[in-house]
Amino acid sequence: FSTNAFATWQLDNSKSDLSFTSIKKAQIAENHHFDKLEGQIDKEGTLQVSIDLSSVESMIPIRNQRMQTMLFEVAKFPKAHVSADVSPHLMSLKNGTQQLKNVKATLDLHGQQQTFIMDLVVNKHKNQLQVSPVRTILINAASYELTQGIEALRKVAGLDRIATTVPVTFSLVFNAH
Ligand code: OTP
Repeated sequence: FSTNAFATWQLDNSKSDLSFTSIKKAQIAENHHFDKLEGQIDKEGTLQVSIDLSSVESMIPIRNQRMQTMLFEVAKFPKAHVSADVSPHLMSLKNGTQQLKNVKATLDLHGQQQTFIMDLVVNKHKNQLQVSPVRTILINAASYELTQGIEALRKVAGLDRIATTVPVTFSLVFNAH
């Protein structure tokens, strides 16, 4: 296979992680992640990652189920999709560690599309890319029409508060093909 900028890169789910933090009662922070991620970067440098929202894992089964139905509404919106044109960034990647500034991506979540900018750390080996954000990405629930769902979760759990700004982070591994 080719290891140049125009190889295709396949996301390795078993080595990748995407997580977010919820905060309830103003002070209890909990991490949750998604078990099933899929993605690739094609020859043109188009990145596509899909997040299976039914695979949300909070370590509490009833809470997983509530997040699927009441928050993400997986029957209507089974997956979130992230897309980006990373061709300019791929071109400049050398083997080793590097920071990429201002990588623009689009997140399609809960029927809403928003563009956001992130700074990434990329570790490039000959046949593998490992990508993480430099800092957490802050997702505003309102931008994705998720505040109603959070309010419903708050009520059913009898909590006084659940924060609607949600930090997200990830470590993704892509293998060259
Ligand atoms: O009673 P009780 O206390 O027990 O109550 P419970 O705790 O049971 O119940 C209360 C419930 C709680 C507290 C949970 C409430 C839940 C929330 C507040 C969660 C809300 C979630 C939100 C708003 C969003 C979740 C996040 C996502 C779906 C994912 C977002 C994705 C992002 C930000 C993008 C990620 C980027 C990716 C995947 C790709 C980027 C990669 C690149 C660009 C690669 C580039 C490569 C190169 C080489 C350049």
